[in-house]
This record gives sequence, structure tokens and C-alpha cells, in this order.
Amino acid sequence: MKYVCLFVVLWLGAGRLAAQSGYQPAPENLRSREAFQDSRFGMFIHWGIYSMLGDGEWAMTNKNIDCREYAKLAGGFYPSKFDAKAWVQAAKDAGMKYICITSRHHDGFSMFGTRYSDYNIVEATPYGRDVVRELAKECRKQGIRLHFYYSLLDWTREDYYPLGTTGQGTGRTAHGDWNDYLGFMNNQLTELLTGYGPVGAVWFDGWWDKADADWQLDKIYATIHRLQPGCLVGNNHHREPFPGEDFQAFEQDLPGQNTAGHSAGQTISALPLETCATMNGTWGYSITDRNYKSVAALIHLLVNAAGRNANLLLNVGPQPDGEIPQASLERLREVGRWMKTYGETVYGTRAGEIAPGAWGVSTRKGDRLFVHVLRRDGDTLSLPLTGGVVRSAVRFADRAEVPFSVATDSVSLDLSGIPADEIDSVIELSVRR
Ligand code: H79
Repeated sequence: MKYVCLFVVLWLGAGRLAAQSGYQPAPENLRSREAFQDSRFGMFIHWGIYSMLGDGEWAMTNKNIDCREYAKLAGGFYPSKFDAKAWVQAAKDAGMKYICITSRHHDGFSMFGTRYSDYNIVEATPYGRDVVRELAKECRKQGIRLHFYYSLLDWTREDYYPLGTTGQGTGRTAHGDWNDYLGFMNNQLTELLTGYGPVGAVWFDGWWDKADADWQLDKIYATIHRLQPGCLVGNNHHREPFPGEDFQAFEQDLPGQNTAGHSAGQTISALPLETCATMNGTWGYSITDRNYKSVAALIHLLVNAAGRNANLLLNVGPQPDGEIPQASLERLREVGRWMKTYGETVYGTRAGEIAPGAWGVSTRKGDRLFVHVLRRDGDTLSLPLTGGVVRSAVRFADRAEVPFSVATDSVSLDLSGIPADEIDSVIELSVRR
């Protein structure tokens, strides 16, 4: 058993060496990491020609659609209501500070005007517009940072060979050269990092499709950091971060949790953390999925992330017409309304020293420790707290005093004056450390 473990450790170690070894983040990269953490809330956008099928972004593989048949969707893609301004406005109204859009998902279709494949929105659709460029422009105008999701996995290209664990039923018979594929990705990433203004982050996905392939991530990451040293690199590989990465991604789970089954292979690193999550059960547009989280659940997700030192990247899946589904827009507005009052207890904070519990979480900004009570269990809340002097406790929303008492290792709050049915009862403690 011991030897097996040693082998696993060595093997994982070797895999990491394939990433950007000896990586020293540039000063602007370190600043970006802080700004990224300060922003805490972003919008994930999953949009592609798959939206026309109304069955999520995995439809091609889930239904074993031949890639040549699938490609015909492009000829009918005309999102007549696409409006970058409306998308950015929706993100802003929600209190989001950045947008991460799928520049190319696993289906292999590029949502930007690339010179390296004609299978892209400008050349292959009657719409003919570079929606990523329009979004980039609008983001700059409205002060929202832009991140690019970029799939390492491809279900259409022949040079994505040998095939991985997914996409085996998409009808590819000819074999291309893996090195061509790596070159293609480097070229596309160079386009994205030179033609679209400042990029906040590149968000990789799909590595797990061929976990033991020679991805040459060192080259890919180095290209990104050379072109834009402040651009953060993240990779949703569900493992511990590799060298060259600037933040750690968690999918459909908060850091430390593994309800969705993607996070068994990763513990929490010292890098900035980001949890991505769907608003219903699907990333790409689904015409049948009405299983939306409530506004309260979404606020809890955001606050629970902040209390675990993580950002929340909350997804929307625009329709084939280019509009964000109404059910998503309504929720974004409501979360935004809440953030107008409580944003100060989320933005610019780091996890507080009171560990998350069934009751809720804490966040901190300077001497201000925000206790977010997400689940009330009686009128007295006793929390572990050591090494600080509690000077005051007030209800954040109206500054009303909250009676409290301290013991050596704890603080007790009397919540009797606070309604028990609030989404999040925020108590602000002034704690001098
Ligand atoms: O873009 C969205 C999804 O399309 C993508 N990531 C989010 C952000 C995603 N791809 N796959 N998944 C989510 C689910 C992952 C399934 C996996 Fe497996 C289970 C990966 C590794 C184990 C199945 C078996 C796929 C590869 C091996």
C-alpha cells in the first residue's frame, strides 16, 4: 500500500512538472489576484451553437451527434436579439464584477473570429459578428473585467487525437497530429490575448478528458503570462493547482465540499479560489430545465463562497436568440438588490476567522468581522473566537446594537431582536486583533 501511495504521489508530481515550472507571478499578476478576490462575484456565460438544441452544452456527445451534422447548426445560427450591452448590464445589476464567457467549448466551435479555423461565429454563421469582441468592448465601457473560458478538449477536430474519454461517438475517423492541435490552441490563445484588450483570466476546462496526455501546459501558460502578465490562469482539472496557475477552480461545489463528485482529487490551495455553479441544473441553455435555485439559495451560495474565501462564478445560458433566460434575469436582479445593501460585507472581504458552520459563515475586512447567520437555531448564537477584543456588535443593515457577551474562546450573540426569517442576518463585530 505504501508503495502504491508513493507511486501515485510521484505520478501526480510528474504531471505537475509538465506545467509552468519555476513560475514566478509578475507583480501585476499578484495585483490581479487581489482584485479578483476583492470582486467576489462574477457571471459565467455558456453560449454556443449548442444553444439551438436547447439541451445543454454537452448535447453533441450525450447524443452521439456526428460532428459534420452538428456543424450544420452554425448555418442557422442568427441570434437576432444578442445585445452585449444588455448582458453586461444584467451582470452589473446583479452586483457582478466580471464576466467569463465560453470562447470555445468542447464542441470545438469558436465564438470569436479566429484565423485558425473557419469553424467560428464570424465565418460559419449568417450572423457573422464577433460576439466576443462586442462583449469585450462593452465590458471595457461598463468597467467589468472579461475572462475567457477555453476548452482544452475538442469533440470535432481530427488532430484532437488520440481521443479522450468523451466525444468518442462524434464520427471522427481520420487522425490528425496532436502537435498540430497544441499549436492551434496556442495560436487561438494568442489571438484572444492580443486582439480583445485586457483579459482578466483564462479559464481552462476539459483537461480531465485526457489526464495523461502531453498537454504542454507550460508553453500554454507561459504564452498567456508573456502576452498579459496580469492575466490569471485557472484550470478546472479538478486536481491541486499546477505550477503556472493563478487561481483554483471548484465546479458545482464550495471549496472543501464534494457533493457533485468533481473535487475528490483536490484540497484547498493557497491560491485565490473560485466556485462556479449553475443557476438551474445546466450550463448551456436548456429548454426544459426549470429547476432554478431560489434567490435565497443563490445569496447563500455567494455568501457561503465568500465565507470560504472563494469567489462565486454564477452561470447563465443564453438562448439561441441571444437573450439570457427571463428566469435567470429575475434572479440576477434580486441578488443585485440584496447586494446593494449587503455588498460591503462581501466585496473586498476575505474569509473571517470564525470557521463556517451549520449556522453560516464569517467574512472580514480590516477590524470588521461580519457574521452571516444563514440558518437560525434559537436566539443565542455562540461562536468560537480567540485572540481579539470585541468592541461592539451591530446589525449591519440598521446599525442597531446586538447584545453580546464574550468568554475566553467565544462570543455569544443575542439575536432575539432580529427576525428569524431573514435570508442572511449580518451582524458586524468590531474586533481589534
Ligand atoms: O463547462 C461546463 C461543463 O460543460 C464542463 N465544466 C463546466 C464548467 C464539464 N464538463 N464535464 N463536466 C463538467 C462534468 C465532468 C465529468 C467528469 Fe469525467 C467526471 C470529468 C471527470 C470525471 C466523465 C468521465 C468525463 C470524463 C471522465
